[in-house]
Amino acid sequence: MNSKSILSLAALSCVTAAYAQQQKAQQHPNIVYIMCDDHAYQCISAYGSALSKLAPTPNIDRLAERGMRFDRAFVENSLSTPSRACLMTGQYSHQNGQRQLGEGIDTSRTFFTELLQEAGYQTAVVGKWHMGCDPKGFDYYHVYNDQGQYWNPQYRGTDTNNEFVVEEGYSTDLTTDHALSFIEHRDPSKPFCLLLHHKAPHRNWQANLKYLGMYDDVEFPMPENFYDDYATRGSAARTQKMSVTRDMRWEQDFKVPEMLDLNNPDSKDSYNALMGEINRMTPEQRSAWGRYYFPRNRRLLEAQLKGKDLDNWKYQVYIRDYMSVIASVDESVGRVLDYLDKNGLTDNTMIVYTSDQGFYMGEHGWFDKRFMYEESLRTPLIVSYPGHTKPGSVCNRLVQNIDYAPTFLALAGVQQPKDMPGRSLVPVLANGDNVKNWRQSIYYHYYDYPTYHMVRKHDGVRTERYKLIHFYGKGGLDAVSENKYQNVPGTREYGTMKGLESIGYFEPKDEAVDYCELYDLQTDPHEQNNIFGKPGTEKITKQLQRELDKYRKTLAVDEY
Ligand code: SGN
Ligand code: CA
Repeated sequence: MNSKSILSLAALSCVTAAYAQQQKAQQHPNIVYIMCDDHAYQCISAYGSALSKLAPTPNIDRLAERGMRFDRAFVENSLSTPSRACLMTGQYSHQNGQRQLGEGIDTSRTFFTELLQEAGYQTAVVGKWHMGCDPKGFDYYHVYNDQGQYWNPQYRGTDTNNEFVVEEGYSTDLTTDHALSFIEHRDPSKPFCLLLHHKAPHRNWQANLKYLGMYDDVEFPMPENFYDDYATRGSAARTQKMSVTRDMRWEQDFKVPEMLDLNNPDSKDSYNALMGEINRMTPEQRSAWGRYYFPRNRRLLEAQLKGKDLDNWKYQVYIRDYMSVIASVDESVGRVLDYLDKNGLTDNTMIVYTSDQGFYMGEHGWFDKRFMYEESLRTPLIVSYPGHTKPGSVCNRLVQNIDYAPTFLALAGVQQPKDMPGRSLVPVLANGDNVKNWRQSIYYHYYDYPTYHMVRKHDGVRTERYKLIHFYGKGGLDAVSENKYQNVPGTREYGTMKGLESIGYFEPKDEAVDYCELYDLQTDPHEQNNIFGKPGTEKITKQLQRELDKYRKTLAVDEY
């Protein structure tokens, strides 16, 4: 063989290897997983609520038109860090260690992205990571400091030597830029998995300047149970601190620093939370912010609102600010979809849109999450998987955030590890409600008490029709002894607890609790009527109790 033919043979084998790699990249789909922070399904127009129709999300809806909308998608523990730990490990909170907001993640657990890397995927996470460990299993990461900031946020990552750098701009836009830049500069011979995690629309709902006031002319309808009196329930629903009218703060949440009471330490603390964001702004950003909020606040002070008029003002401000933040999120989704379309990637990419948990938009009078009641247990979940999922379909099967890792592993052709209890959604995406042998119930467990919003510990099961919840544990500061990290000086859990103690957050003291609630979601979708212990419910109670006991036993749950 002469040297010319050796060269052409070598060239041919290079071409063949590159082709084989490309084929491999094409065989296994790319994954774009978009997760917002606290995005309520009630605020996505594809879900059809009256609220969302007044503030539509055309780009998220575009995704729903292409794929499957899940109407019964749930989290296992309705709080950011635990939810992210479920995503990464495919395990329940007591298995991966992340029960509360701060400490916990067991870094010896395998993160699904590590397995994807081994299977030849290129992996990335941008935006809110939030867990106490460095991102593990990523070729590229560019993540916020802790919760992240709305304005001129700090990021650190593989491209900053892991040092924090401040970037000028609005968070949702910047995080989207980094996500698209990762796709643009990736190695195209490999499939990729991108986790795009926004900070928005987390408290305290800072909208991009161009969207400030965009809903000022819209009067959003209050949920019918805004004035819930919790009459049929146990004490947990009454002792929480997540009421829109009572617990939202004038400075931090409603952005009315004019109401600052300098003699009240709690008020100063919430002023700091507002100023934290304002102080980050450039002079131009700050004056644009003030040009909107200060005249609005002047009008409020002049109006001297009282009673239900004031309640309605608070509710409208909450929803208007929140929805204005969503406008940027929806814009971000549009940019991602357009990018994938223009670059010929749509057909071989699974795109997921979800949130780290649900959120109360005034239902039961609340904001925040944590409870096993529907609005925080349930998340938006929309998945487009071209060629596999029927466009515009809706699925009512029970799915949970421990299912994401098994789903992504299935796409990559990786065998699901035995210690991952979730289920791949691939058969559900293919068959919708007709999927065979699917689960009949889900298990939920919330642990983060005593802390912000004072939601009691509870676990429970939800079937397609019923929900049984068990509230348990000591009350107030007595409960600190039951938490692994709140007793340990130097931990974030300890710092939060001490900070809240110093502003009298734990008074008056909550009682110890140990009781159940039962809801029939078919006849009582708003969970207003606890039927636990009512005549006629004996049989269903027994069934649900048996189901709950089964979870506790098979999953080796160690507290309840
Ligand atoms: C912060 C918020 C709380 C919120 C938690 C958890 N307070 O502590 O309102 O419940 O985060 O949110 S704030 O004063 O800092 O805004 S989560 O999305 O990270 O779980
Ligand atoms: Ca969250």
